[in-house]
Amino acid sequence: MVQNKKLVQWVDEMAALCKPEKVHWCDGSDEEFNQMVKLLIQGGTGVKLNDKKRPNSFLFRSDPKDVARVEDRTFICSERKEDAGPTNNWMDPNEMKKKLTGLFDGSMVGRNLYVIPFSMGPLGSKISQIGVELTDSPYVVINMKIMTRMGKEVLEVLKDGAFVPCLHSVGYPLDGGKKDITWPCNETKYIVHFPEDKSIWSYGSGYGGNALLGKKCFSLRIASLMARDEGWLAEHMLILGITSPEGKKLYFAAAFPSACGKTNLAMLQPSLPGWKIETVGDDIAWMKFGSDGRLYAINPEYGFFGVAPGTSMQSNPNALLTLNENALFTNTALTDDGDIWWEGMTDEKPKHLIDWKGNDWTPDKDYPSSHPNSRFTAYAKQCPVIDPDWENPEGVPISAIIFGGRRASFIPLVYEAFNWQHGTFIGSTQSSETTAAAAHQVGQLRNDPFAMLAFCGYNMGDYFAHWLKIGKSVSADKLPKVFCANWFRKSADGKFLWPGYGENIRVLKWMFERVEGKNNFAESPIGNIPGEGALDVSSLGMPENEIQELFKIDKEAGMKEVERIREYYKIFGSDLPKELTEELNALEKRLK
Ligand code: SAT
Ligand code: MN
Repeated sequence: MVQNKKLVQWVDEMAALCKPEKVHWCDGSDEEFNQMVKLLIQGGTGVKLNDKKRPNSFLFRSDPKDVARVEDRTFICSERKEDAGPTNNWMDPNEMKKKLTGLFDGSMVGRNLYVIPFSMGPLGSKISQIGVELTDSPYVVINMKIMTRMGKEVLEVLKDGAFVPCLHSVGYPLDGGKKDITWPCNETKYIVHFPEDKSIWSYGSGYGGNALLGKKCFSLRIASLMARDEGWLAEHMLILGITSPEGKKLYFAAAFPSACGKTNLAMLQPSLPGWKIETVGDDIAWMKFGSDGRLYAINPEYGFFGVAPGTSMQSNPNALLTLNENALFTNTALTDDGDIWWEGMTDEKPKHLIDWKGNDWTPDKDYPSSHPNSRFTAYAKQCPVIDPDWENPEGVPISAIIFGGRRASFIPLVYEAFNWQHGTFIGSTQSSETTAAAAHQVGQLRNDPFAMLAFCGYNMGDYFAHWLKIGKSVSADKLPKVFCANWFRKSADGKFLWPGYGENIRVLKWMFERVEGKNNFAESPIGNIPGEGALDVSSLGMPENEIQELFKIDKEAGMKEVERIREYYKIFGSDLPKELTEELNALEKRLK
């Protein structure tokens, strides 16, 4: 029997509203998983992959109009509009609740309502948080089993404690004897967060972050609110462990906008002998101060929900090896021998495929076989380089925080912030050139402060202030060092200057040495860069002039950057902390 009265009452109320045929409390067992998969296969949503090639793995195809997060349908409904800030969509919470109540009324007719108790973070860890998602999608149930700790054990830990209520419906009721379709969803979509009640309502989409509410909705938008109120950080960051040839180990966290290779960096295979990288997380970090005053991070997730295209044995062997079994794939192509394939997986394209829409595909087609945002879902514990401490309930101590983006010019390969306040300035000015994978004009510079533009649950100006406050709450020597990295700088003739991938260990090595207190740096107007010979470029065969170009700071471009930031900062009005304006002015002075 479920002992949490609030939970039972809420489930009853929501069931009365959504009117499902049946309510099923998920226990998180393998039998339950198999039962859901059976339903999805029978309904034509999924296919079982060849068991000899990829045991216990499945491919799903979504509606072609339901393939990614819908940022323009994502809302922060705080009581005051100012609390949502200039970067979030807002609507009055009462008005929104009225609208949503209307949409959810009868939204699950003819379907099951699944109750998914889940823990973000190791079960019972002080840093962890519990949520309960109600959904009418069995696809969500099986993805949540991989992406979170889910089921019976969570209720045992929850007892009669507090949880974040997350209501989800695909918005396709089977009323009047209507027959189901392979990927039910609704043209009308709402992904809504209520900061005051810390609740989530999601309607109309069954895909990714729109529907797996533990990820961006809870672990970033709602958790960032909790973090602000409780003095910690909920960030869009990977966490990696780095071990030197001498056996010394440190942990770094890194924030990059999408399509900048976060998963690749988290699982990097170092090209330098003796160095080792291990993965704690690839997307989200929750960081709290330990009793020693240092920041400790956990990965609140239990699995990876990664972009499939471009993942190969060259770009990220550890990700591919994670997918050997017990993996889910969504919107990738299907091979003739019952396995999956996507663009970039192998140099040679298969002669024939079934594409993500379920149609025959041959290499002469002028469109890709997999959707650019096709995804894999896999257990983190299957990653060959998963860190031994990835489930440590205390978290891992963070020695460095890295901000990055995709910048063809100006931003050097790597530089170090002068201090935490300067690091906060760097995070706030993070920006990235858009790629073909997103629905923007290619190569346009988009501001994405802290890579949190789409994920901050409150006013971004207040979020900057929170970062500054975190920096003042302990002595400077306890704080992680802050760095900025840019793997994507190009030469004048448009070629990438840096080889990237496994060679990025060279940049991490320099950061490692800086954390260890080695004085191998030179000052520049924008921050500390590697000093003469400090970046290990041994056996790379890179010409000296190209290395210099990677670190060239063009004053004119710098002044343009200052103007760009000044313009961007205007949207925050009086909510912009004065420290950031001071940092900008100081940068301008140093550039002159
Ligand atoms: O769809 S998710 O939000 O889970 C992934 C992403 O968009 O980064
Ligand atoms: Mn992400």
